Amino acid sequence: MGFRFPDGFLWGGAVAANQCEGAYNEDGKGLSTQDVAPKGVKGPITESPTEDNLKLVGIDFYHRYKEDIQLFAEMGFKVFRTSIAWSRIFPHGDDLEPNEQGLKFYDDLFDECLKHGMEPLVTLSHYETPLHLSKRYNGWVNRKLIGFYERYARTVFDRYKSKVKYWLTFNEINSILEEPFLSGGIYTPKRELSKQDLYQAVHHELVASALAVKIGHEMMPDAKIGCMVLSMPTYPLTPNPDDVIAAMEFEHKNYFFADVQARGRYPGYMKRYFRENGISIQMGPDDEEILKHTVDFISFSYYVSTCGTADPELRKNSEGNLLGGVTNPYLQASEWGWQIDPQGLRYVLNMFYDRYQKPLFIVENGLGAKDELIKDADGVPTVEDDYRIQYLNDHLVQVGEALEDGIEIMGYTAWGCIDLVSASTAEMSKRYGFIYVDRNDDGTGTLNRYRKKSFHWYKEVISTNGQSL
Ligand code: BGP
Repeated sequence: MGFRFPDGFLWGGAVAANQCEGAYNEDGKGLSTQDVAPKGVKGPITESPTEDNLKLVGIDFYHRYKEDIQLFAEMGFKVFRTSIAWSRIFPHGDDLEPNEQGLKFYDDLFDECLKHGMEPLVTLSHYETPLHLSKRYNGWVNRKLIGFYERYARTVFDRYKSKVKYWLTFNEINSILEEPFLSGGIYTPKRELSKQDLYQAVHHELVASALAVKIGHEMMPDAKIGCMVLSMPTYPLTPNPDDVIAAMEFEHKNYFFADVQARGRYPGYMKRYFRENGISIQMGPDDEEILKHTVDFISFSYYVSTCGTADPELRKNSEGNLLGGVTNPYLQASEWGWQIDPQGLRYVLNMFYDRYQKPLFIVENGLGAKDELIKDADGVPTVEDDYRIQYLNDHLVQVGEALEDGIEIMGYTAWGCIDLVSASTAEMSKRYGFIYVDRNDDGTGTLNRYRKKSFHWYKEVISTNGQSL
């Protein structure tokens, strides 16, 4: 078909520290919440790290990043999104001095990216909080976390300001509503957590995010600092106005976060929600002023869309979709029940742009699938992942359509550009990569890397700046 992507469009891929680095206790790193969550979102939290936790080794990116960056460069990446593990820099989170060895690792990693002409895009907090902050303070429920996060942000901004231009404050900040422990470090079990404490934690994260934007702009005048939300367009299940309103209210829960980060204040619909649910947010004296420091761009993940309904019976039918919502009868789903909707990406790009008029960055999108390693004609191991190519191609075509709609899009980073440990299942077998990593769910495997068919496809997309789509 051939789309005209803008010059300088940032093509690339994305990972997160806790899902790929491994080396969970090396070079002074402290424990993080992920080190005690061996089963991902489903399973129990353990007292201390256990051998069945695949994230402790990950894909050993900590030791093999040079080889991996080399492969990304071969595909032509212009940008590489990763996160800094907070507990490498401040092992307990509330330490006064940073850990030099942790700082050094990211110096080397970012240098390696720059050497290959790749801009690092760095998430400050991607689904991991220093475990000590979780246990001792109950994570973001405690206002003190704002100060600890600020110290961490200042430290890394100062250290990497000449290397990193693009920053994100919190990964999928809205996911704290569903995943208070992994997303917000909240130690209280979800079923015992009051809405009051949950939304107070949300408030603290929003203030911390705005504070990071404020100090980031002061310390790095050329930097671009964005928010990152899990996007999930919610269509009314039927044209019944009750369903339309139900879908709108469902979307509000997610838009709320970007609304505050992009507009600098709480929206009226959220004040109403707080009133009707007996929630009273404790504000610090400067909070409203701090929130006015809005982000430079909106970044988001996009995997699925869903439907909203007013029918309580149908609402029960929400299994599989990320943040609840009802199954759409017109869409197919992945093996994990995630409904595939390429047009939803164009839709959500339009929604965000109409709402905020700020540049957008798609920082996660991809298909989790089970891959089979085979040998090609020359006997080289590979994966014939046509299903992944199809998924990505269909979504990128919709990005092309959104560009035609006049939307400002900074870039696209495919999620899990190299296979890594899944966030939800904590297994290796839900793979997203262009590069296969030989590691199995039982922890066995050589950790060798192999190019999949999609590797060559993506290389072509990048080298033609989207013309080959
Ligand atoms: C997003 C997270 C990522 C990632 C991705 C895919 O919600 O930001 O960390 O893992 O989803 O999810 P999963 O790994 O569960 O398939």
